[in-house]
Amino acid sequence: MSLAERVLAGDRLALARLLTQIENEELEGLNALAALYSLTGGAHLVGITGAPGTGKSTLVNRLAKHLRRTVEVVDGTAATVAVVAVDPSSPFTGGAILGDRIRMRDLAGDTGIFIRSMASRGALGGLARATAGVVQALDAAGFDIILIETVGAGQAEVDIARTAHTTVVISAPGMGDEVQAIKAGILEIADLLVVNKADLPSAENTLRALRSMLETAYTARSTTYPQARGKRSKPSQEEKEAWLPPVLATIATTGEGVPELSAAISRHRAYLIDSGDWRVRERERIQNEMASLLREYLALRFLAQQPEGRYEEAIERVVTRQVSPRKAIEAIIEGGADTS
Ligand SMILES: Nc1nc2c(ncn2[C@@H]2O[C@H](COP(=O)(O)OP(=O)(O)O)[C@@H](O)[C@H]2O)c(=O)[nH]1
Ligand SMILES: [Mg+2]
Repeated sequence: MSLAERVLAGDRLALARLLTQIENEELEGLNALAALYSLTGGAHLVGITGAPGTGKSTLVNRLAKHLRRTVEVVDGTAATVAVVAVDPSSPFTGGAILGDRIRMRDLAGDTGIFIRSMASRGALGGLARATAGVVQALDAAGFDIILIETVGAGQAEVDIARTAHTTVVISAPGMGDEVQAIKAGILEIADLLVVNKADLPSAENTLRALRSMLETAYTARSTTYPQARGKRSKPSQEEKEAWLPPVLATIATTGEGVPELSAAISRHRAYLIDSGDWRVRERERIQNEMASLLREYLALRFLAQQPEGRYEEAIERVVTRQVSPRKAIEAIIEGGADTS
């Protein structure tokens, strides 16, 4: 049996091996992924993002168990859940990911839950690509819900979060997250906002701050936050369909608020399907992925055709300020057909 066939037969060891090959961009894994691609598209991809220490891993652990217990798929069986933990800020052997592994170990007794930590290697672009591949493999392998934990710290992480259908942004009291969220443009991508560590005394303030920020954002966009609608009578069709990101409070350590979060995630999925946004997001996601692959392949192919050292020379000329980066690239491209 091929690796892809073994994965489809439910062989978890084969799946783990495939994911490693995809992470390492090994040809065998990439070919297996290509063979499996037509089977993707069934999973609900849920991104869980937020600053380090907000309690994402603890919450994901709880959420995975809860979804597994409560969500049923079409044939009435319990949904299967995969967790992908991406944390580029910590080396594989260090703190957070090791902690995640230990904390998530108690999920491992259930074959309906599969957990994968992404190794941190190379550029973030590489990590985003590897994560997309790993998620596709899990999707093809039949997982109904895939939770993707990312550190919401910068644009690259926001891009990873964008690969999800539903994006949950986690903050915690007293971390200045309200401000951080705006900075990273993360409010824009949030479908659900969660204030975790609601057991801490300042949680109320964080909740209030987030709610008022959301209101302001929606009012400014003159869209459909209820308060912005004022006394106008009937909501338009568009208003009826608009999704208002709920702000939820959780205590991940005790599980409080997890059922509500789980329900909100399911509601968002239903909303996406009913409104047609599911298809829109799918298309956007695929467009983004293809555009970045195209850029990358074209660049690699082009550079491979260059005479030895030409690109390095160009870099040197820019470093020594003889030429601007743009002019240097133009010179290389114009000289590209030059076979002399
Ligand atoms: N008080 C409190 N602590 C929490 C809560 N959720 C997580 N923590 C703690 O916060 C720390 C960071 O949690 P972790 O899940 O690793 O955060 P992550 O970095 O966002 O994945 C750990 O010590 C958790 O036990 C919560 O709801 N309340
Ligand atoms: Mg974590």
